[in-house]
Amino acid sequence: MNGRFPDGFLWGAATSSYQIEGAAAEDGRSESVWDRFCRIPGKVLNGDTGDTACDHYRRWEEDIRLMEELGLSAYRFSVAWPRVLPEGGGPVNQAGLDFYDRLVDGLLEAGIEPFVTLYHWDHPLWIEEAGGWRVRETAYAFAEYASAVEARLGDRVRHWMTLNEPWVTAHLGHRTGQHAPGLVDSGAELDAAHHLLLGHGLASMALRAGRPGREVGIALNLEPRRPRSGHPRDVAAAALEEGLMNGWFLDPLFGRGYPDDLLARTGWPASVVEDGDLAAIAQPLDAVGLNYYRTEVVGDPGLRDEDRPPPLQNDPAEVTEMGWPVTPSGLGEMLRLLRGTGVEAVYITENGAACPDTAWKDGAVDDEDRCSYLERHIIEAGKAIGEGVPLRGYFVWTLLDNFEWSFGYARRFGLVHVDRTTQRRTPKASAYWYRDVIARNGP
Ligand code: IFM
Repeated sequence: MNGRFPDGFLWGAATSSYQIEGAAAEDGRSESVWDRFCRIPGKVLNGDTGDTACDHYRRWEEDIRLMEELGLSAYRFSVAWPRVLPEGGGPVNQAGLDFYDRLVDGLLEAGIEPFVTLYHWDHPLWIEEAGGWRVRETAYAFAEYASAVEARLGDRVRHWMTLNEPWVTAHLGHRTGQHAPGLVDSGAELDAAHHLLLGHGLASMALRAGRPGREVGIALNLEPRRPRSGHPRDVAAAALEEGLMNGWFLDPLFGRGYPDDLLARTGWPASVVEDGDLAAIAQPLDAVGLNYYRTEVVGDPGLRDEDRPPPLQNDPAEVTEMGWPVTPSGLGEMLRLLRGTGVEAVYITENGAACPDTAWKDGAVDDEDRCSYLERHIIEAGKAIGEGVPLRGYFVWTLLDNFEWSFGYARRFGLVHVDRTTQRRTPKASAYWYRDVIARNGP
């Protein structure tokens, strides 16, 4: 497919609650696992926190105006669980939900379709203190939270994503310790992944109970892994990493259970999987969201270079400020992988680049590098549509420069520059570039 995208294709931007809202103690919100994690010395660059973030909780009307100026047809945001259920066993906090209620109304008035993600990593601290995603009770608590949000927003919100990137929560949060809750425990990683998937399944049922006609999905970060060389140990290392990111989630979601080869290679005892769990996880999926940024070259760390055959893959030369290789072809590959699942709708729920953003021209950040990154990925998305991928929308990560987790505010992904002292929003060159893409309905 060249040029114009199909009529009705959605062009959006995505954000998440902890990364932009601020107002950490407003209207009854309780502490989240990220509030606590940010306070552990050395965990987040420069000791940054999401206490104020982009102050979106107060500036949401201004932010909707920005979206209108760009011509967005959709906006993906997440709900903060600690605003909705601040205390374990306590009542639903309607004051916290009021914020999302106003936001949804404001978006609809502006002609922007809301896409709600229920969980983008900021669960309440009381959940973590009760065992977090290591325990199955959290999956049930998540479904109750989903019901509470649905009860308030479900009359107007048609598009729902349960979880954002469960691999990240499980892997970075429980195995490498780079994300909250900061555990370093390989067993906990896979237990957490299972409970996240179970939570997804139970929440999907809760979302569907009552109101028909909504679209329920999950946003996954799927990435290809390339073996550094043809040495069987490099090939096996790449296959293991790729399997744990992709198949480990896709297979149970599409009713195939956990992949046998990975079960054998990880030695995960799977003792947390109870009867009925796999059926609960394999709820019908109306949509899959793909968050795509990069591919990675993987080798067996125990293999010396002199023992390797000539490399199949060198690390790509072009990287973003995150050090992530720029590899648009991997996006096409992951879209084709999703086509193979038979799912009816696919969205690119995140795609974007952290750039240095140091050059300014005519009062705006001159981020030609970001435009080029986005353009190459959008072209790849267009090709995938031509190959029969049921791609229905594309969301840039992200609208505003925001809190980039363990990098604090030191990485900027936004289409819109945010001055950290004044909170002034200034669209970058990429915002105007994206506005023109939207107006043309294609790159
Ligand atoms: O900022 C994150 C987002 O929260 C989840 N996906 C990747 C983005 C960039 O790291």
